[in-house]
Amino acid sequence: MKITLIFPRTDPRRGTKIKNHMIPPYGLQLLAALTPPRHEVVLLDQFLQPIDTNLDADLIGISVWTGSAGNAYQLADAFRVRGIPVVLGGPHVAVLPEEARKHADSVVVGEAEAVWAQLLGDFEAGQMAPVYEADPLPLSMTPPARWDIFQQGDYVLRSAVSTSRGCRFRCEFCYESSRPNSTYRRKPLDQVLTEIDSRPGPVIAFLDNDLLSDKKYARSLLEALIPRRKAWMAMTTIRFADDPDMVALAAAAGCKTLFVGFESVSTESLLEVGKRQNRVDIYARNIRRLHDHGIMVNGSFVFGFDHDGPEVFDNTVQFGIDNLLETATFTILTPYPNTGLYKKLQVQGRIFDYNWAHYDTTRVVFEPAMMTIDELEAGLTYAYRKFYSMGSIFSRAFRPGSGALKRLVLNLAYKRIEPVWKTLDLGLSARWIRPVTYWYMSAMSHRLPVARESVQPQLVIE
Ligand code: B12
Ligand code: SF4
Repeated sequence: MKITLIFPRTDPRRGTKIKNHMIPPYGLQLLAALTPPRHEVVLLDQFLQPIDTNLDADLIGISVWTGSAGNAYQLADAFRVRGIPVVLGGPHVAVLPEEARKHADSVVVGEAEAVWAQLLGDFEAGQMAPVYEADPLPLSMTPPARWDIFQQGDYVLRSAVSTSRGCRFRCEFCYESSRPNSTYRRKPLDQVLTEIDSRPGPVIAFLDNDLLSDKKYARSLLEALIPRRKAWMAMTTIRFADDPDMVALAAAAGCKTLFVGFESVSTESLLEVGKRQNRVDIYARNIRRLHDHGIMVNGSFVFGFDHDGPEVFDNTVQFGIDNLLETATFTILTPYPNTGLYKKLQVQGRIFDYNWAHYDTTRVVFEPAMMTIDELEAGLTYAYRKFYSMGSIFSRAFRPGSGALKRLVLNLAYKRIEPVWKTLDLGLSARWIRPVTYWYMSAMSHRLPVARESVQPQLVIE
């Protein structure tokens, strides 16, 4: 039987094409790995190529994220009109299965590991059920993702690994808060290391929501990574840097860049959405710690909390500049379906836009409390322009210590709004970007002139 798996695209107003060429759709790589070998599997990523709805397949599987749901449903409808059965799964289907069912012959609610092989067997027997509820399994039962279904040059990174599912926290605005059954689980370490060792290339992207906050597991992983001499990027909370020894260990283990969800520089806003693990008063100290060990920080910030007035844009950008963040990602608060935030705003009657295509974190879909909708949207553009202005880029790139050229190139790559970059972006393929990525992820000894904070605290930049 021929099974075609599809990763449908979103229509982001911002963001570069490169971003979607960095990492393959890992969930579908897993689905391919879960498929018994007697079936032929094809994986199509709509970010890379248009989908021909006249293609030939016995069964179609589509991964649905909220932002791509409308597009996914259109594709599904087109295949079903031709009589090709469609199965829908993925994060959006896990929270809104009833909606997805209208466009599918079957939906998988949750992680595919528990039900995919059974679903395929049922399909072959002509008795596929309309819904498969998938209980989370121990991650020891998750196979390594399949990489042989891509062309070597399709994606920039050739190694992406997930060591866990779920999250230890439940921030009100996050997808994690929409999943009552989600439990935080880690993959056995030896399984993770086998996966890492099987992948080529010097760079790994960890896909975990928070790679490092479980200290015991993180320590074992980091120690095991040291002799492997890989460079890697991951997501974590800023509280990870509370422990200087862990930061030193992460650096020794090859950590080059961390995507950190600061979300807000206002304590009131953090408390409002239950992000209690973040503490504004330790942000500067912990960023400095990471920098002292040559770890770049990509700060992620959200605008539009009920405590955010129009001053939030300048305050946030200034924080990023003052703390020499290598890069920053700004987003508009978005009530993803069934999150705590969604339920709260719905009760308050403040969500006015239910077009999921607009749930891409660049558009306002609810009534903000202390700004107009236009002010909030314009503020996002303003923040990007200001943070990625040449003045800001130069001041952050050419700070004391080496690595200025790398910081400069990275910032130009992140400078998303400029039409020039957009034009360049269209012509760049993963093959071209890969050497540049490997270069900036290679030894980044851009340390500030601080030997050890305990020895020379007076050099700390406030
Ligand atoms: C890597 C990643 C990205 C990469 C994507 C690269 C790529 N090509 O996939 C980048 C950085 C580009 C990205 C961008 C965005 N992301 Co993102 N991303 C992730 C992240 C961290 C990992 C995804 C992953 O691989 N997970 C591991 C796999 C195994 O899980 P999975 O995909 O869910 O698949 C399992 C099940 O869902 C199911 N399944 C999935 N598909 C299918 C299909 C079928 C047929 C079946 C049966 C089952 C099935 O089985 C799989 C195995 O168990 C997740 C958070 C997370 N940890 O999951 C967020 C996440 C998916 N992203 C999210 C968001 C919001 C975004 C952005 C909007 C952020 C932004 N501000 O721009 C954009 C949207 C861009 C887009 N592509 O649509 C949300 C989605 C919420 C939602 N309701 O849709 C998540 C959940 C983060 C969060 N906690 O809020 N992201
Ligand atoms: S925002 Fe980050 S820390 Fe909070 S629940 Fe989501 S993944 Fe976890």
